[in-house]
Amino acid sequence: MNKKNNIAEIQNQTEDFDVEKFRKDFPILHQEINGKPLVYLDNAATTQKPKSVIDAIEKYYQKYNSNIHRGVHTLSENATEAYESARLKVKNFINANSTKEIVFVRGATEAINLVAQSFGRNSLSKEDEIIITELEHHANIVPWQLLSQQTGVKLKYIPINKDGELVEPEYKKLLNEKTRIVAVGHISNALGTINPIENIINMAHEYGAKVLIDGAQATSHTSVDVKKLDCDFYVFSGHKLFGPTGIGVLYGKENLLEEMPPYQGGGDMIKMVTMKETQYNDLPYKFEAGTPNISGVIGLGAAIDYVNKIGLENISVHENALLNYANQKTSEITGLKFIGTAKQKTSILSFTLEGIHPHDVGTILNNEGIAIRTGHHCAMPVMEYFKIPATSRASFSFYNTYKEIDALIEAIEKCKKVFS
Ligand code: 7TS
Repeated sequence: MNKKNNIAEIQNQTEDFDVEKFRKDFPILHQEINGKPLVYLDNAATTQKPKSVIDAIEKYYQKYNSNIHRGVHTLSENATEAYESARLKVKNFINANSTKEIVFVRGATEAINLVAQSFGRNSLSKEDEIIITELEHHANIVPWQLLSQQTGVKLKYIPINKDGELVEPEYKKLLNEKTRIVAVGHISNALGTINPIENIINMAHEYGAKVLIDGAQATSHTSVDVKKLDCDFYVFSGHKLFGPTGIGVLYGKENLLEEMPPYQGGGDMIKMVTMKETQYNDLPYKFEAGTPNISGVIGLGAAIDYVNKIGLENISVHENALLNYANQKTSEITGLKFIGTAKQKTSILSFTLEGIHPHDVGTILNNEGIAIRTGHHCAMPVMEYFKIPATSRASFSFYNTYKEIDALIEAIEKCKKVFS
């Protein structure tokens, strides 16, 4: 098949996906930046928010702002009801067994720190080992390094290959009876690689190790079934799922969360406090000390409703088509090198342009109204592996269009001209 037919076929796959209709739901997308229509391709950093999410947050502050769990007055009851119904939405979204397994935190980062400190610090020693990977975001590296400094637990890394995929046979070699935790990203933020988490989880369980999956990059692209996966912990951030910043989720199996001590102390996480001792609250409240991000939780609930309405299946078909289209188009650009060419990939395109620093690429694209991210993407070990300081990263969401990818290509060509 020639290239033209190929591209036509890609576009046909998503004919039924009414992207222009969905774009109307996102007020921010309809503006000009530097005199050009905004092309937002920084979705791996954070996604934009539909009007329904913005409205849900506004409604909370306009109509029933109140603290939760404590008041008998109507506003507090309404706020509590909205907060807890969002927890139920999250539980159903990832198919957890119970709302007791859904802990609201600040984001993926806080969720991983919580597990490292509450689960790890109390139970691990220098006899034990933790396995992570070279592909991780710093949020899934540094908490384990801190834990290693605190407890002496040994940290091991699954290596990657030149396509940015985990080398599975090496993982097999790293696993042993001392392995207590395996912590792996579901999807790499720097390269888009989709990791074989089912295998990783099953193999870890053969050695009795617990598995944490960092789903920060996954929940906006693919459906997640924690029961089917059988992971022990799954974490994600609301802001990467069309929800607000400052809110995220820790899923943990009930029996594990039950055994873990609180991460922070304060109001709401207690049943009874005397001057001598404290009786902790039931799950999940044991891990939610202090007034939580109530509007954030309500906004996240609205974001999940929104995603469910479109359907992650439909989202993923459109995004894959965008990625294929972008791959084809960018492969025609001389001097452009893809960083991360895994067979299983989500809609992230990381690249370098010969002789041009990624920050210059980012600046020139911004002049054209195009928002991409440049840098190490908080994944410095990945950059170390590829022996580069940074990449330019375009990350697509379901509201992006083929026309926007054309604008990206044009801007990259312009960038090359400026530096030639
Ligand atoms: N894990 C992965 C895989 C991520 O991509 C990120 C954020 C985090 C954890 C941390 O999430 P947070 O919401 O707690 O900050 N990734 C990015 C990124 O790629 N560009 O900006 C943030």
